[in-house]
Amino acid sequence: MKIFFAPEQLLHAPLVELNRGELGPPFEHAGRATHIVTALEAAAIGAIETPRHFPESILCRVHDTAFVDFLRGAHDEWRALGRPGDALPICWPGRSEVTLTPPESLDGRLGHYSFDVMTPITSGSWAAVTRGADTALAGAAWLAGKDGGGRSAFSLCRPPGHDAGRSSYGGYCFLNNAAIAAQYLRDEGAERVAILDVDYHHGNGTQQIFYDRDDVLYVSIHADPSSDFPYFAGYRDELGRGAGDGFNHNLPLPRGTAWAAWNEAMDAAEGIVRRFAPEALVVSLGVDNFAGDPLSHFRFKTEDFARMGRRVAGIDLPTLIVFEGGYAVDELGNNVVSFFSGFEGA
Ligand code: SP5
Ligand code: ZN
Repeated sequence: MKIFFAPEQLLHAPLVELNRGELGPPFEHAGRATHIVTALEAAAIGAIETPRHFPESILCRVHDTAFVDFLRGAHDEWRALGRPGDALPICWPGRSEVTLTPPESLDGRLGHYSFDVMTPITSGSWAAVTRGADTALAGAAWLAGKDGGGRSAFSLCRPPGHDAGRSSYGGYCFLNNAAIAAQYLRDEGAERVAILDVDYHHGNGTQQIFYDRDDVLYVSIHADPSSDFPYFAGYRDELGRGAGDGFNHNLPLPRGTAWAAWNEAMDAAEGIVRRFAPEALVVSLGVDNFAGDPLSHFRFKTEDFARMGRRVAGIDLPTLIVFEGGYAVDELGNNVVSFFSGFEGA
């Protein structure tokens, strides 16, 4: 397996996370990535390559320019105000507000662009997330045959990306790595690109970015948003809009779901992808379906991720795997290695 990982991604280092009314250690931390790197090396899944730098303008193929500018400068602005720690929002536009332009105030813009309080902007966030995008783009370029190439690659991105929208961040996500990669594949000539999202959570950002489009299909298997984050998107009746009508598919499953029921949803997802006849597949891979995940409520065992990998390989398309969630740190490496052992036919 061709693997890309930029070590600068470790520079995003949140100090605290608000969970159940208490500030505690963050679930999304740099150790997630280092554990996976160590496990991939130990299992000899493939050589790990540092991605090259891609022009920042590529980010704006799927993100709003003002949003990208905001992310770049937010922590410097925070510090310039004499504030310690991580930049966190304090208020959001309510549904009844009418002004949807970004305010001048930093607090106003933090509320304008974010959708939750668990995604702090730290001093190293910008360096980390831009290198995360490079990590995704290097994988896409590999599939596109730009810098050498092959039929599959793993972009070990961290922090994750699938909750980040065109001009919104949250769910630990800032830039949507999978969406950036899918758009790159389109721009390099793929007529149709499918995104299959197997993270425990719905990828509300990816859905939003491609909701009006018929050239990038989004299919997601995830926990029912009526019980789980992101709560406000990911329902079955969200099928796309305008030209994109019919090109967005959500397959929500109840808490407690184990392999067998998930596998049936995968039958449906695979059918949807095949009917679309894409030239490439981008997989948003989370391993938070794991029974021991501290944020999630599915019941995957480590060996179920090998089954998942086998199912993804069975779709038989040029495939870029982009890493998303998974918070059971001690088992993350095993679960990711298990996925690749299945994907590569072991
Ligand atoms: C990429 C990704 O996996 N984003 C998901 C972000 C989930 N945010 C946390 C959801 C709130 C979980 N409730 C806390 C239960 C802790 N025992
Ligand atoms: Zn997740």
